[in-house]
Amino acid sequence: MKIGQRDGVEVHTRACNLCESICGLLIEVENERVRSIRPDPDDFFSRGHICPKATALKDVQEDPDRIRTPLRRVGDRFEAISWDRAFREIAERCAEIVDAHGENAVAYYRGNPIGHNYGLMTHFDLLRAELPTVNNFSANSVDGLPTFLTAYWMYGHAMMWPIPDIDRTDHFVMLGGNPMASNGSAMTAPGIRKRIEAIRARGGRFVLIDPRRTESARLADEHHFIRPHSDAALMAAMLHTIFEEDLGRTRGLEASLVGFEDLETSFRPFSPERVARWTGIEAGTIRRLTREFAAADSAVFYARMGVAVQPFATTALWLTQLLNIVTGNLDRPGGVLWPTPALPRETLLPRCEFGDDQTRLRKLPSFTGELPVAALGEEILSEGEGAIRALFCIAGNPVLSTPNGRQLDAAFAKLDLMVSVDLYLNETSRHADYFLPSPGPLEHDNYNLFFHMLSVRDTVRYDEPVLPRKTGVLDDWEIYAGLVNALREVRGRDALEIPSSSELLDGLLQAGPYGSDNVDGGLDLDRLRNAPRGIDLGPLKPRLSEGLPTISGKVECLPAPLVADLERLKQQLASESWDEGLVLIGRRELRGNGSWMHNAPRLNRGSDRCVLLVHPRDLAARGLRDGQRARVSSRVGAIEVPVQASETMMPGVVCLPHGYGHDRPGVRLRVARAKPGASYNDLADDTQVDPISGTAVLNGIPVALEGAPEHATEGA
Ligand SMILES: Nc1nc2c(c(=O)[nH]1)N[C@H]1C(S)=C(S)[C@@H](COP(=O)(O)OP(=O)(O)OC[C@H]3O[C@@H](n4cnc5c(=O)[nH]c(N)nc54)[C@H](O)[C@@H]3O)O[C@H]1N2
Ligand SMILES: Nc1nc2c(c(=O)[nH]1)N[C@H]1C(S)=C(S)[C@@H](COP(=O)(O)OP(=O)(O)OC[C@H]3O[C@@H](n4cnc5c(=O)[nH]c(N)nc54)[C@H](O)[C@@H]3O)O[C@H]1N2
Ligand code: SF4
Ligand SMILES: [Mo]
Repeated sequence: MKIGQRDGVEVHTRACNLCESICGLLIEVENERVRSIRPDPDDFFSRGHICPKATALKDVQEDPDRIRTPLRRVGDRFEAISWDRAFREIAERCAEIVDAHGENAVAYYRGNPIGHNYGLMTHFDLLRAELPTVNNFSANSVDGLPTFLTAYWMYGHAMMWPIPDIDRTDHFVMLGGNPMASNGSAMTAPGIRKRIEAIRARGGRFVLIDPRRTESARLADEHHFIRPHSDAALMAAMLHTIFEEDLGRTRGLEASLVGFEDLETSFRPFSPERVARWTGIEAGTIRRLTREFAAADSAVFYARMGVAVQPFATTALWLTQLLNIVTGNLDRPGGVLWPTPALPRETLLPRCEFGDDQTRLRKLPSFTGELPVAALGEEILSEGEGAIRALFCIAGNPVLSTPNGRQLDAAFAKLDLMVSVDLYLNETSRHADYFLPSPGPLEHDNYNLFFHMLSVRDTVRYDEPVLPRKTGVLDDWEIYAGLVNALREVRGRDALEIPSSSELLDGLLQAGPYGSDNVDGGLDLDRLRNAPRGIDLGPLKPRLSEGLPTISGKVECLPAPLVADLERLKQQLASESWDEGLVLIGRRELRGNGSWMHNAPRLNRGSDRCVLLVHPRDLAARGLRDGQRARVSSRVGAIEVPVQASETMMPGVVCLPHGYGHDRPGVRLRVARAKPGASYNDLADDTQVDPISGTAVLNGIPVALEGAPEHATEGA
């Protein structure tokens, strides 16, 4: 929102929408160009915090490589075409494909920025209504799916995930999160470093459990290595200890729980002594950690990405909830609580069912109207009825972000029609037949539909565009609207009058719990337009007494598929097959954002960051030297990267960031290509999923490591 102007320089407030933190920015604009981007010291939520990515918004806005006009493929080149022509030709080709091969020949993949940019989200269902298909994929199945499925089974809706009350807790146990790089996830908490430091400053504890001693370990009272994939076993052992040592206290929760009495027996087989070898954490330590967690006045048990993309993901996420429940920390200040968002949760996920559809070949289950993306490649490559022939890829880069990227390269090359809605011609969109450019990051308005619902305080905020839209630039919702009406036209249907994203938002705000339909002087878009830094609706409040959207209205402690999965966990514990060879895990970097910000010059300075961290013992065992190029191979592929000796790694575990591999032909990212790196997901195996949810396994991948052959070249 413009809050001032002096000497031709405008000052705008805006929330950064690059990650979940929603930090407040002050942006100076002169002659329709960004002059500076700074932290907003008066932002009530982020209190002057930003990270280096925020200033790189200027780089993205001004990037000469960013695509600004619709493109059409001609052979192996692209040519500019008009929007109308692009919409019409896409609609005609879709109609041909659907007529010849049926609805399910069309597929969608939607990437991470969908969750951060509401224009990409508000109108998707209109497109899908016009071009329906079961083949709807997204980045959710390489990320949050196990979390949302657990929320649905236990609490009745995918978006009912309880959020850590980080600002009031006395004890925080974190598994598989690295907030010092990611700025925090599934808890919107801008300036999270200070919030974690404050836990310790008020006498609390922060405990981190991760196969790498990460940047976040520096903030922790203690850090423990854990063998990848064994988190569910650790949590089961903690539950075992709570029951065996009678450490539990439900603090009045019991009346709201279904299945609580039967919990204890489920965890009897998982003593700390039994899981110690698999987890790599001594039984005595597990018992002590459990006692301290249970004894804390208030406590949070939290698990994120590292736990979400592994074979026991959903089961582990369920156990995090049980740990919070049996210690009385659910729905309690200082524990985990549900936000009361300004928009109804159903806004985001009206269809909240599990298993209504399945992928055609592997029968992976649907959830919230989506199928697991680990199956996308095979569903395109396999012949026969029901194969995918057309793909809309919207704000996603699955070639670098989802498993078996080389398979996806081959699959996308084979499609009859591929439409990309993106900012860049990257590893995925280079396969497009039509490229439809989104507006630059500061040229559109925004409301963070998703992360106000996963925030550590209830907040709302609407931002106007900072820069005027240039002629020929369409808003994201207008791109959807153009496609929808072109599809209707080829079918001989009347055009729809389609409201803008902000008009839809206005209606949703008014209908929400703080809205002007329900509260005198309540929220609507006008009120947000007059609140240039948004509105603080206060700390999270207990709300279990209002009932839950489960059938019982209570917390379902024992979802049947998850209870049954403890058997698989027991078998894995007994098999000891986890004890073999090296496994690969990932890492995020503060100066990166998924696969797509390596083209920002100010983020891409310095030495190559796509290096494999290896414990010195593991290097020596293979006769490798620090700094040498090495070949890393898995069941599905091989890449070459430099190795770096690092005591921060758990022996037996190696670590590489994902989102690199920019040297594929046709990628128009000149800055990124200067340091292309290699793609982690060329190693991730598309056949490996969490069998409960179908979420891809991206960490703990078995790999072999050897010196790279001289003069080796990486495949195209
Ligand atoms: N090995 C491994 N793989 C992972 C992960 C991991 O930890 N390890 N993390 C996973 C996670 S958590 C996620 S969320 C996924 C992300 O998976 P994706 O979303 O598929 O990948 P991103 O790299 O985030 O790519 C985002 C794309 O959106 C484009 N984009 C950015 N802003 C806009 C916009 O405003 N409009 C449009 N139209 N396009 C835009 C970018 O150019 C880029 O092409 O990756 C997953 N992949
Ligand atoms: N700078 C930056 N910020 C980002 C992003 C980015 O790309 N760059 N991406 C955004 C997105 S899309 C997301 S989803 C969030 C994710 O944010 P986080 O959930 O904090 O995820 P990561 O930073 O990937 O940290 C995952 C941690 O899990 C550990 N790990 C790996 N395998 C295991 C395991 O088996 N068990 C345990 N206990 N730990 C394991 C890894 O070592 C790593 O430290 O970050 C967001 N923020
Ligand atoms: S932490 Fe960085 S990327 Fe995330 S919202 Fe804040 S400034 Fe933007
Ligand atoms: Mo993510």
